[in-house]
Amino acid sequence: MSLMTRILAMLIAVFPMTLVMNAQDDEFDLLLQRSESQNIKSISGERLTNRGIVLNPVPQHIAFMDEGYVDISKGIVFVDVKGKFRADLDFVPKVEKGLKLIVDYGSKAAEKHNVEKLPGAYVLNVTARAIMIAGYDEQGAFYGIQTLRQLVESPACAGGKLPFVSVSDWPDLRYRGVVEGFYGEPWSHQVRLSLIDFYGRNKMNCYIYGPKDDPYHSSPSWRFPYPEKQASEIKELVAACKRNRVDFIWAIHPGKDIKWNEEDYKFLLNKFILMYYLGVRSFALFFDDISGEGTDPVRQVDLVNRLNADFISIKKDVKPLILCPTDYSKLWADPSPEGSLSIYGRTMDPSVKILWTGDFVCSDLTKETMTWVNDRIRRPGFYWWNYPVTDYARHILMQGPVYGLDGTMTSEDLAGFVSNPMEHGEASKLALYGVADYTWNVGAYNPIDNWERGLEELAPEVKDAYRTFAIHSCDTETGYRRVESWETETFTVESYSDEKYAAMLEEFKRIETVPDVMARCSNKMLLEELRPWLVEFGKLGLRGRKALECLKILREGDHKAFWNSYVCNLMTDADRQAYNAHKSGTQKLQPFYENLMNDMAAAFYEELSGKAFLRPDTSIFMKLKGKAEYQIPADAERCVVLFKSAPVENTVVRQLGSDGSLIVEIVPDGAFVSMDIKDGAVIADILGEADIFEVIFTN
Ligand code: LOG
Repeated sequence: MSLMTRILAMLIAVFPMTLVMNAQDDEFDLLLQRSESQNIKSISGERLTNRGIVLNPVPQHIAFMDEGYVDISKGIVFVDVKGKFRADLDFVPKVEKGLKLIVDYGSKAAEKHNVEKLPGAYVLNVTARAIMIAGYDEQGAFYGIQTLRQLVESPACAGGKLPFVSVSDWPDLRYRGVVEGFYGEPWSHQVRLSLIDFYGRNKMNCYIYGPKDDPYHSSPSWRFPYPEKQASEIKELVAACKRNRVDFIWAIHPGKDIKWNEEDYKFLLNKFILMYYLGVRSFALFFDDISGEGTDPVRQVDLVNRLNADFISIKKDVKPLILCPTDYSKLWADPSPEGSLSIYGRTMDPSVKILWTGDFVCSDLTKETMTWVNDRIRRPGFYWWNYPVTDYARHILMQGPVYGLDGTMTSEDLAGFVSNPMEHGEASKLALYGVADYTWNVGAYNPIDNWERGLEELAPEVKDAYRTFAIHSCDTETGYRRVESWETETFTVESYSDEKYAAMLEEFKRIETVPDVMARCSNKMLLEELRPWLVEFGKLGLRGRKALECLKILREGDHKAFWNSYVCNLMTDADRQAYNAHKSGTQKLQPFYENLMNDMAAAFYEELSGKAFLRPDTSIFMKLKGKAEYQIPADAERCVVLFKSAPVENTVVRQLGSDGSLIVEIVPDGAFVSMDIKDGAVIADILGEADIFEVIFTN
């Protein structure tokens, strides 16, 4: 059964036929692929003080010696034993005489300083005599320098006062990083460069380049060389990765139209060689989201093994291949020994790393899912975490904490871990700050503390405003569900209390100020990405505050004032359209607004009419053009006309006698008209053009 047929079979069980039939044969409907479980798990962790020392990822061991400190404000004497780190020490002045910083790596240095025997491990000692960084390897020493940089930049070390400290540190997972693997606008060159620096500083070491909408990565142009400009940009990315000790892994996605013949094999090999000339030394093959010929696991294995023999093993400086299977999620992976994962397990060169997204496309990382896949592929899988990607929910920004990742994972379970971010690269850094922390020090990972530190790291000048935005911008509504607004306690008209009211009012007021405050953020690229969401967020703050003000007026009993302010606070179609394109607060804030507005309309209606308001969502609403006429009930004493918008122009409300004679005529001065029924009046009518919400007769 082809992948598409399998997915269709699965979907038909879940979705109405019409939806499924709309899916193009060669196009994947990402929304239809989402069948994640919809339960929202809570976040663990708590905010820590960290003694004013902000290190990310959190080191495995850190010990502060005693009360003393060294002063490096005047600079240090840099002893770069292997001569590799000149360019990496841009955060402290270098001088000829004074305190020494010695940076070394390799077996001798590592042994002498008790460095853990793992790639990326290092020891950093700050003493009165010297600062020593010893790495297991070059990467390790580079990471020691990153830790020193973060120490120097920590609030507790302001003025260049470094505490005596001893750090012994190593990564729990061998490969940690990012896969640019989403659908949508690929990242700009500038954003990629900024992200690569971010990976280095946060000790991530791999960047898989595989944007679905880069035609030279996928069909139709995977066979052909990049145009000159893109080629030179890729060279720059490779160089930036080198500076940051990050593997640049170039991925190809040929499966949509690959023919299993010599010609296409040559095209593929040739493309790898072209990429090699651009400096690429690590490659991946993606067979995700395809149907037809390309999904054949036996052919895939033949291709990979042949590439290994013809290219990878010949070029001594190329790293082992990484493969994304067609069965990348348990959701549709064939579990049987004939399934593609088991075929990979039995026949694919053991050096090849195999990506896996877990039980769903977007899923929590569990021991169970890794055991399940590892048993079949016969090697530790490489986790592809579909977070914070939003290509299936482009109206959302995911700014919440990184959580849902098992705290006992080791490199026996996982060959590595990459996160697939949003097409908004700067706005993805908050999540990547967490990914870097988790993958380095799995057991100590504290989601809330990481998130709090991340907000401050990314927008130090406006951290409170960014936090207010982020805490209400986490959930996807229908995809990978995340806790949102967890500090907010909403209420209904029934569960009202003065305290709850005051807290919500304060929150909405704070939200209203966020767009203006955020404008002071010095990270302009971040601000650019957030801008449309910030605009909508500000409007949500305003309408939330206004809804609360309406509630106050309603409770005070001023009908006219209430209804006039109520209608001004309804969302127009244009408001809704704008909000739907850039949503925040979907889990608590907007529902609070909607519910409160509906509840108030219902309460108000009941108060006026003495009758239950049956359909708050579909309130009687009429577009008047010309004339609307109502029979006045015999026992009616009053008539209230509620318009749905204000001001109401060129409209009159009248009472007429049985012979059609005019008894009363009122020109509305707002959205609320209340009139006593006069003797002899049998008809009430409204002339003009207006939206009428309700006409209520009472006695
Ligand atoms: C794609 C990926 C996309 C992601 C989230 C994998 C392996 N492939 O369902 O390109 O960004 O889901 O929508 C995917 O995850 N397919």
